[in-house]
Amino acid sequence: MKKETKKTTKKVEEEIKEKELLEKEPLKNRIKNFMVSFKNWSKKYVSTNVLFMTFVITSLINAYLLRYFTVKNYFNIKPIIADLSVILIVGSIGYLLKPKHQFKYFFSWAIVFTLICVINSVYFTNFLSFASFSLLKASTQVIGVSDAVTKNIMEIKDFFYVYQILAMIFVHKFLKKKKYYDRVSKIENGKVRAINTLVVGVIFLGMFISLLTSRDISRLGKQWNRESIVMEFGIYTYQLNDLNSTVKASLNPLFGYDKSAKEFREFYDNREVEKSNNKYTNMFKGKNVLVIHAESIQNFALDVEFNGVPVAPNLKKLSKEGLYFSNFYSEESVGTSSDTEFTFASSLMPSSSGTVFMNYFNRDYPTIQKKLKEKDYYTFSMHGNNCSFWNRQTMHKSLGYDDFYCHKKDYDIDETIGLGLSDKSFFRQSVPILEKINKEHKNWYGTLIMLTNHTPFTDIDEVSDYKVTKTVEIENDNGEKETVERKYMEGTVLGSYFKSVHYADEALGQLLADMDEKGLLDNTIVVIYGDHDNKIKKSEYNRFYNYDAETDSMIKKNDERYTNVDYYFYELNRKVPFIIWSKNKKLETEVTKVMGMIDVQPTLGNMLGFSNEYALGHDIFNIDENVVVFPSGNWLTDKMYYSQSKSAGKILNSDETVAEDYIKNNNKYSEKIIKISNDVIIYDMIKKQRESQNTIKEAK
Ligand code: GP9
Ligand code: MN
Repeated sequence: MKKETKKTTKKVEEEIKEKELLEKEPLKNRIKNFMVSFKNWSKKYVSTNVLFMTFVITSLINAYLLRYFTVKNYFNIKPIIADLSVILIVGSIGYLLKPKHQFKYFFSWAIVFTLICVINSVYFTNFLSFASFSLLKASTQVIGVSDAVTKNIMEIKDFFYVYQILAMIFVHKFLKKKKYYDRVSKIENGKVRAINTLVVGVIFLGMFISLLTSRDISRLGKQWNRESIVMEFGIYTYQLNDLNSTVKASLNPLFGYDKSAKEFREFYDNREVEKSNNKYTNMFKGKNVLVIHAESIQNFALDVEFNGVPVAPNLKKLSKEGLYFSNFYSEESVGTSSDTEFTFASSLMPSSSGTVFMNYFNRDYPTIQKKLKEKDYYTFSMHGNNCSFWNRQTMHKSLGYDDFYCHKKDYDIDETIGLGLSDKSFFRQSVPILEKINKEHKNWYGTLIMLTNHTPFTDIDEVSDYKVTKTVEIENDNGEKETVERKYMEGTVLGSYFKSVHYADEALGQLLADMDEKGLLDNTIVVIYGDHDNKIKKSEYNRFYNYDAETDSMIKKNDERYTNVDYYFYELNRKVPFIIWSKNKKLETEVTKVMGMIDVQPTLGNMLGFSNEYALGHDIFNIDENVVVFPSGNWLTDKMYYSQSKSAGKILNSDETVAEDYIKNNNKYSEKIIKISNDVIIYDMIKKQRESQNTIKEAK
């Protein structure tokens, strides 16, 4: 009894001592306590979640290794967080199964993840890009069985990822032997674990989303640069996103075909047949065609100069000597460059969901390239950037190009500015290829896709000495005249854009000079188009238009010199140059009628001696009033710009008026053009209609 009282007293003393200690050093002790309980908890967690953790860790390592061996972005935290959140969210569901069944679940996912890594690794070895579900068929065709023997299509490192499967099997066997599953069954509350894991996964997802930039989000949607998606979003999110867009694109054609086919037939049967002859008909029949895809060149830049030095003297000269369409608009959607390549070639609008280049490449479109191939032309395209960007290596074949000269395959990447190989180097290296083509083929049609003048334009500052300043004469405090150089557009995005356009213009001038020297322009027409606007924000234009150099300040709104850069000003200013030029023919004509990219094929086709009954655009020389339809449903005529989102428009000439019906009819027309074009794209309508016509003929 006495002994027990002694013991209790000792315990009480100890507790008091501990309490005193805790009061003295509360924080230190609290941390210590926390660490102890955390250690205990993690020990317990690790020992009862062995299979799950093996799955998470191996999946994460594989995803990292894939980026390590391919795009080599070792230190970016974003894709690691993204991968982890996908793995945790996927893994959380596994806990809803009884422990002894969980292996099947995690193992199945391990196989899926390993396959994703192996396939993408093999794909990267061959195409320097990542695999897409929509491209699987095409890529197996490209690689081919014979290539598997002659080419090194797979490397040892491509199979390294299989260790995940082996690790899972090994761990599972080991756990079974140790009766792990029976032990865990007794203590595991599956639902609680599933919810906890899901919550952690969602927290990581939230963290990841908060790190995203608008550029990242736009790239995920467009999918044109698959490497950058993997670099920022990790391989699993990339593949999930790819699956989503592939499924959407393959589900679309499954519904509504009959109704659309009827509408398609009615549209083409009922539309007025345009008169086909004008003074340009067959003017360039038998000529070679050099098409320049002038990246982000906007029309207004042709009329800008800084301190007496024009931004684009070569383009200006070509526009004066050739046929110059000065109210020409690109009709691109999210597919930017690729949409323009498509609309230019096919006289169809861009697709309303996804992009033609990425999602609807395996269709039969009636293109300029195919029409000229019927006339024995050799058709080709050239681009200094990655061959896989915008899925060009597949889509260019689909458009009807015989060959695609691109990136490291055909160019030495010896000078890079911005996105990749500089335009000057690209053109310099293209001339010998063009010379060879010119020798080997009687007629050719080739598109050279420029790159340097691409947003964000800032890299140009390092190589350009073009100044975007303004020099003015002012009176100083002593009343003397003094010349000062104002910064004006220096240091602004629009300023860098002008420098960049100046560079592109110089490159273009040099290309034509080099080609001329080799006699390559003698039987060639040059067609130049700006592929779309420069994507620079409206606010940037305010400084350009409203800067007063004399006072070094902005012009006030109530000043009569003030230019109001509002919505309509900005939209109308997005026009791009379109020039058809020939060294030997002085065309010297400016066409001011509004024109869109889908009008190119009928207009140019008439000059080259072909037509396409399915063209949705018009030969600009054959119509009185043209309607330029934008993918948003907005439209433009010589009279008016109409915005669907505003349900309002701007009359271009303030003296004119437009009737309600005018707007109604043009709205209807725009809707129709977009609808028919979409149906052609989604249902491969032209091919299908041709096939059914042939069947009817054969039956007769
Ligand atoms: C990519 C280049 C740019 O190779 O053509 O494409 P964009 O971003 O303008 O669509
Ligand atoms: Mn572009």
